[in-house]
Amino acid sequence: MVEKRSWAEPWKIKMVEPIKMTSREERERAIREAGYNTFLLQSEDVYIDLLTDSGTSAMSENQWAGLMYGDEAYAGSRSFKNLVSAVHDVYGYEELIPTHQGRGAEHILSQILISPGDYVPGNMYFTTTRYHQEFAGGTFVDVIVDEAHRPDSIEPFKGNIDLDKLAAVVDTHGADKVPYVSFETNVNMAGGQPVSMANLREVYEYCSARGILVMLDATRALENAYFIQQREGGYLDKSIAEILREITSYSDGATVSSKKDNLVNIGGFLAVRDPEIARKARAMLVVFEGLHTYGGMSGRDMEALARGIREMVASDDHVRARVGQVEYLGNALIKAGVPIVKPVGGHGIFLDAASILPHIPMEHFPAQSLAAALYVDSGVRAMERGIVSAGRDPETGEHRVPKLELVRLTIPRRVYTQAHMDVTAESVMSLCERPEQVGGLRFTYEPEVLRFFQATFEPIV
Ligand code: PM9
Repeated sequence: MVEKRSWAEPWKIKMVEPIKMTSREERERAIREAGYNTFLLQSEDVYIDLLTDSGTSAMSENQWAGLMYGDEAYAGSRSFKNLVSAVHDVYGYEELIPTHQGRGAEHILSQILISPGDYVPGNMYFTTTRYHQEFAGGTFVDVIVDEAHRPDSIEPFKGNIDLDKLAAVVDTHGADKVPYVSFETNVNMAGGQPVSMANLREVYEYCSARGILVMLDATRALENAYFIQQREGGYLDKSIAEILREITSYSDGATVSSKKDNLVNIGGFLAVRDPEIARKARAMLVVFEGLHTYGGMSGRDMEALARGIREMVASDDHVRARVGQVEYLGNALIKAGVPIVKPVGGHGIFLDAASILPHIPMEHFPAQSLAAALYVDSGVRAMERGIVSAGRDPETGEHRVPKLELVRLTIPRRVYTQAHMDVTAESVMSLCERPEQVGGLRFTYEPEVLRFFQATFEPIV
């Protein structure tokens, strides 16, 4: 008989952080004061914080010990050396440019590789990534497979690049106008959907033959490695560490927000193979971040990060439990008939707000409205991932209307228990039973860039 064990966590809790239980009246006041934007809530007013998995992980005792061991030397820090060696051993890249977080790496990469008039194909946009590509004068072109836009499709690799779409961009504009392909692992905006190893290999071969670089957004490559292990033929017997190394072998470099897979609260990096690209990146690093041996991080941050990188692949049990918890919540919602993006992704559950609230038109922001209503119902903080996040087209000034109008329940790593997941599921289910009680919103303040962070709204009555 095959032994079947649950995904239970390979750690126990050593320290706890109290969280406040609030009344409905308190939450109604808090969301009003936050302009119906969950980014603007005070964390002390939040019960279960599923805004993001970014920088919200619980560090291990080994990482906390690493903070004391951090070398704060301005130049040549020992902690930088430890970080270089961890990135090399786990991701396989030789050249490391440390940044304060992922967007710092995206800024540098975009500035050194993109010239005005260039095109950057990618598998669905990410907010900060696309912003930096456009800021450098490039145009992002979405080349993700069509299944990514269908919440109900249970294709196992909905993050894949459609080779025909990629070839169309290259044929139309010429390979010299395509500096690199921006290839995200476990695509965030698609619902945490993975790319297959076969697709990574194919894209790399196509690009290498045409002199186009492949730059991964490897922010959630660990979770992608887990899905490859579970879903792609021939990988069940390979370790997560081996699969991760194979993923990165089909690339020329990567940007990473270390606030996710890497189990730290701040940090990120650009890593590449080509010393000439690294030289150009370091020249920018000293202008925008800091000296090349710390970039945007303190010595203690680099030490905790080096340890987090090694820890995430030390045993497959870590990622199994991490994704297992996400699947636990997702399966509870699927069982209750709640429309979510399927298959369940790696870092969160994405509620299909357009289906849950069909009476709210897109211009009244169904996902923003649902996230606000969820907070009022239970104190669970989620994030809008739809028309507000997509922003406006810089050319036309019109809303960019994405095919997915989602609310993301993002699960921090090693932070919440199964009972917290149960409470979250109960609250979502109860909202789904009375959707007509949720109304739409309109802007009272709309920032020009990355508007979802700081916009404010009011209910349409
Ligand atoms: N992601 C998230 O909550 C935090 C910012 S919310 C817009 O999902 C990818 C795939 C990300 C990401 C951040 C970044 C930027 C790059 N790529 O936040 O700058 O998911 O460290 O990373 C967030 P930083």
